[in-house]
Amino acid sequence: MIIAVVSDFHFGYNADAFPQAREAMVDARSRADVILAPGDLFDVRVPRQETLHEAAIAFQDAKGAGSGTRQRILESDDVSFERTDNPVIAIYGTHERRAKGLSNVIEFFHTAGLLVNAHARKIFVEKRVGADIERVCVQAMGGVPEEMAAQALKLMDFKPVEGAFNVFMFHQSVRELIPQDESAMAMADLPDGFDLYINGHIHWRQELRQGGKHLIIPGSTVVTQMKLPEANPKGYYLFDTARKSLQFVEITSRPFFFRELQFKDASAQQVLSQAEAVLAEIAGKNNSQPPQVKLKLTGTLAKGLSSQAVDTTALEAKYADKLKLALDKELGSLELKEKIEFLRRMRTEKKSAGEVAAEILKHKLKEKEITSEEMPKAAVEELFELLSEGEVDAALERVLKA
Ligand SMILES: [Mn+2]
Repeated sequence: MIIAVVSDFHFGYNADAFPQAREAMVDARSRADVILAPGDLFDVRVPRQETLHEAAIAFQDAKGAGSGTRQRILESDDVSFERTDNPVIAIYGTHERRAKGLSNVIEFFHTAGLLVNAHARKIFVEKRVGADIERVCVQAMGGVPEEMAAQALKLMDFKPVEGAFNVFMFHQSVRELIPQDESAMAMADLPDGFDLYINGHIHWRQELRQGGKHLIIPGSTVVTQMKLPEANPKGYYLFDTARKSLQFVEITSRPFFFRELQFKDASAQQVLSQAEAVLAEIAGKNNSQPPQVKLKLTGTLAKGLSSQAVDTTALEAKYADKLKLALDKELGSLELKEKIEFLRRMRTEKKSAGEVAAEILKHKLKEKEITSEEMPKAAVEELFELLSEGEVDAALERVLKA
C-alpha cells in the first residue's frame, strides 16, 4: 500500500494555508491508498467559521484515496464501523489541543464525517490485492505537553497488531531532532515494534532511523515560523509499504527567503542600503508569486544612534507589491527587543499573553538556574493575577526583572 503523510496545515494562519494544504491533499489522494495527517491542521484551538469552512472543503476533496480501499475504525475492542470513502486519518497537535471536556476541532470533523480522528482508536486500512487483503493498522496519540509525552505513551501502552503493517502517529518534539528542547521525549519512549513512525510538529522534513525505529516527518505545508530551515521546499511524503521506499513530493508553495545582516557600529544609511541590496536581489528573481521574506538586521549601530534612527518605512513601502516582507530590527536596547519579541509572538503564534509570559518566565528562570519550585510562590501568583486582569505590561515588567 502507499501511505501519504501530510502535516501541519495550520489552517487559518494566513491566506497560503488553505490552497497549499488542499493541493498537498488532493495530489496525495491521486497517488496514495491512505492519507495520514499528524496534527496542527488548524492554527488555533477555536478557528473562525471561515477557516472551518475552507478546511471542510479541503477534507471533502481529499476523500477517496486508493480505489478498492476501506477503513475499519475500532472505537473499542467490540465497537467498530466501516468507511469506504476513505477520509484523511488525523490527530490533533499542539495547536488544537483543548482541556478535557471541551470540544476539539479534529473530533468535530470526525463526527461530521470529514476526517477520522485516530487518537486512541485503532484504524485498519484494508485493500484487496488479487485474492489477498493488504492491511495497514494506524494507532496514534494526539499532542500532549512535551514534558508529559513519555509518561502518556507509557500509560496508553500501544502495541502493534499481527498481520498488518503497523503505523504509529504522534505530534511531539523529539529530543534527537530538537536537542535544545530538553523537555522533549526521546525515540526510546516511542512504543516498540511498529513498522513506521509518523510525526508532525517540526515544520521541515526529517527522516530518522534509530534503535530499529523508522521515523518520518513531512514538515508543514505552509511557512509559519520564518526560520531558516523553513526555506526548504514544502510538500509531503509517500511511503510504499511493499518496497519500504520513501519519496518526498514537493507542492507549489509561496517561496520563502531568510536573510540576516549583521552590523557593527553602522550608520543608519549603511543599514538601509545593505538591506535594500538584499531586497532588490530577491525581488529580481523569477518568483512564481510574491515571496515571503524574513530579513533580520542585527548587531550594533554607531554610538549615539538608537534603532529608531534606522527608518525602514520607505524601504518597506517600495517593496510592498513585490515581497511579503517581515523585517526584524534587533539593533535596539535589550529590553525593548524583548518587548517587541513578546508582542510579535503573541500575534504570530496566537498565544495568550499568559502563555507567552509563562514561557519567557521559564526561560529566564533557567538562565538563572532557578527551578520553578524555588521561585517564590507569591511572585508567581502575583504574575498570574496581573495577567488575568489583562495587565500585560505590568506582568511583562515582572517577568523581565525575574
Ligand atoms: Mn505546527
